[in-house]
Amino acid sequence: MLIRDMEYIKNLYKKPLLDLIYKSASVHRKHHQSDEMQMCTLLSIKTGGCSEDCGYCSQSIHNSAKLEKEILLKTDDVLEKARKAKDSGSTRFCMGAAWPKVLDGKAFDRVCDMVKGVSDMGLEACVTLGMITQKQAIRLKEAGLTSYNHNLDTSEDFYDKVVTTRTYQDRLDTLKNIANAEISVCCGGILGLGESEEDRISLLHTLANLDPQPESVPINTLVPVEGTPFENQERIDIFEWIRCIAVARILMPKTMVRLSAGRLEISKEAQALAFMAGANSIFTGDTLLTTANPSENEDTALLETLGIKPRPPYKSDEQVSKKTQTV
Ligand code: SAM
Ligand code: DTB
Ligand code: SF4
Repeated sequence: MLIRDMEYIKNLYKKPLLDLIYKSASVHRKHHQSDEMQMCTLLSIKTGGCSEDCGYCSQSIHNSAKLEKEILLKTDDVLEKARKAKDSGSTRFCMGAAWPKVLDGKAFDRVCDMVKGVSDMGLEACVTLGMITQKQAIRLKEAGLTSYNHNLDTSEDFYDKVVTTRTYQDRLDTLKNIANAEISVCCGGILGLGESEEDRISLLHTLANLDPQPESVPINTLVPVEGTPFENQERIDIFEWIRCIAVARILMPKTMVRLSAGRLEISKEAQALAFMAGANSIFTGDTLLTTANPSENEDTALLETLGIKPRPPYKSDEQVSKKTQTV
């Protein structure tokens, strides 16, 4: 479709900002309830010691960030955290492991148990475990997984300035394996890595042309972690960030656009503008995987001020919504 053409996206991206927001806000209102926000909770189930060399990441063995490494958590401890997340209003529970890829064995069996437990609570279950085969993805699907997060991070051209231990194609192959297992794809990127406007447009072009389009797109802004090659990286201009959110909303009307890493440094006013432009999902809770996030109280207060309420789980997923009725 013409809408996903690179020239079209470029023109969209370069529109006068307020016209762009007006357009994306209109698209948003056709496909979503503008007074609803998806609340997600993130938990690092295995922290640090990862062999990939992602330049932004505190968990890579190639970087020297200060970090308390942790082996894979116990299922019961994870489920207790999931229960707490549910009690405090979250509807999606995302579990992240610092693995380059999934290996069959006891650890993966345990992650499948965690997914089953989270899903049985009526929460949307999401994991991010690195590269995965279709067969492994099918096991997660059978355990009740809603969504698998696997980010492209940036444009194909800029990718090797950020990661060298894997290729863009490796990421695309995993995304295909997830989609083939009929798990919804959560795929986004990081803004503020020093990429150009062209790189951002190219990332949006790739995301919008994934088939099927991602069910959710996390928009991370770089958290410059001390001890990583990006520790002194200049922050992205906040209006460039808004542009990306608006273009993502227009190109992927049904997708959940999630404000992910970096929200702590973004003003309430800018976040409100991002919600206006079509962002409709956030991570709540003090910590993301290893870095800080706004406190739950701050987020609750902001949403109350804006008249936005939490969105029910499984709303856009017909398959799982049948399941919710039985929970
Ligand atoms: N190891 C798995 C992988 O890379 O697919 C999953 C965990 S990884 C930490 C999940 C995502 O977090 C990355 O793809 C990246 O987009 C984001 N991320 C990690 N560190 C970040 C940082 N310092 N700032 C912003 N986003 C970050
Ligand atoms: C995503 O795109 N962002 C989340 C989630 N997917 C797993 C992770 C953000 C991590 C930020 C850095 C940290 O806390 O270590
Ligand atoms: Fe490993 Fe994921 Fe961090 Fe890359 S982003 S170093 S794959 S944990």
